[in-house]
Amino acid sequence: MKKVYIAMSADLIHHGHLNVIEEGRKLGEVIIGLHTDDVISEYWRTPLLSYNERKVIVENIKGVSEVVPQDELDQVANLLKIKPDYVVHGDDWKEGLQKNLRERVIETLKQWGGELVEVKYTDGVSISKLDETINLIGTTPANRMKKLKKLIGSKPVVRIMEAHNGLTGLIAEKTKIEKDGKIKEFDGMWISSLCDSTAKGKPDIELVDLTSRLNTINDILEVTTKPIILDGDTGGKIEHFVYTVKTLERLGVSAIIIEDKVGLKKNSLFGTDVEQTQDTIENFCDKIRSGRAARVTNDFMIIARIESLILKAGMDDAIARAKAYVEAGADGIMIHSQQKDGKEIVEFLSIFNQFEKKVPVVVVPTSYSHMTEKELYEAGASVVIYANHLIRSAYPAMVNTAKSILENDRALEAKEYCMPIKEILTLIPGGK
Ligand code: SPV
Ligand code: MG
Repeated sequence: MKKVYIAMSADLIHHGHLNVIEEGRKLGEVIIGLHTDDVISEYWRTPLLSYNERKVIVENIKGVSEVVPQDELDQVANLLKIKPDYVVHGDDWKEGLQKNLRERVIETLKQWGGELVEVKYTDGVSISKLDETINLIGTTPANRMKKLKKLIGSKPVVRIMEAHNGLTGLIAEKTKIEKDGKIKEFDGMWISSLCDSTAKGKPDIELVDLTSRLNTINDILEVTTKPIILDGDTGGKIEHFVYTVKTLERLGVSAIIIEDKVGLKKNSLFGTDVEQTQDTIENFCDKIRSGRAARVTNDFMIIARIESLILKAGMDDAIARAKAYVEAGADGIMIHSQQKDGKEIVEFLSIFNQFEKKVPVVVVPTSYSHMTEKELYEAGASVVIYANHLIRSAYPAMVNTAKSILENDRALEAKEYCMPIKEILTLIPGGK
């Protein structure tokens, strides 16, 4: 019996998969190379079903003899092991994302006279369309909330984008690119105090109260499905913080990050230019413990943000606080810095990651924006937040438009800063 190798993710099985397997069955014994969870997370998104769940499904498809893990998107390692007579694949990989992978398969098969058989792509099925359909169904608060922990557990680095209203929520939810054979997108949203305040025309000093912030959160919840991390400022008084935790958990927000400052909070990126007071370790640990006691499930994460480097209190203080906050039960640590070279962040991570008791570390590379996600991951970070970039990019475009209209007594010249009317009318589906 000839050996036939077919690689797939099979996270959403459709008749296109069955067609390919049926063609393979005509050629011989079908071995499925099933992408592992890491492979799917790397090139696409967190799988809906785990490897073992997908394996059971695929094993039970008529014509499948064996399912083996494929732990790279590239089939070559498995092909060298199995040396199949045929590889069967849909013919939709000749261009785009998978073109190189196809060429490598053809080259490898040549070594033992194997053959690539391409099955005409099944019309009317598209994984990305199915994905969109699933997103249209929406989510529930519990499902959305759980997603963040799941992502942190399954991806090298979780990529979070700032959102401050429904529209920026949609940008974080839907923006996708194809690069180096992978689909890249954001994993969730950060509701920044700076951007939420700025969007409301107010300073970032905890002036925008929880009720107002909940309006922003609700606008974003309504039109997105990805997990949300709330910038909770100092968390306020402990007696208030416990209510905040319950409210956010009920809504399906995944995490709150609170910073260890007291008094009139100002934005961290002022550094020591403004007066700011750090909380005592004791008090802040109490806040963490109270928050933990208030939540209903441990799917909701309470992340402790350390301001020692911002306030020039030193690395030792940052490390001592990290230890204490983890002991107090913080589900994650955010370490902040406004140094441009990123060195103190790397130093903190190298010390923190030697701790016996570790939790995921969140970083916000606004000042050290030259550092890539890969570099931050290699340094030991788990979550990277792009904390303010959508509002910072929108503002100059809006001011340019306003100035251009004043300059020219008409709107014609502002056209270059504006999207076409046709596009804005159809940007949000359902308006027609
Ligand atoms: C925010 O985005 O509001 C933050 C991060 O707290 S930073 O502005 O860098 O302090
Ligand atoms: Mg903030």
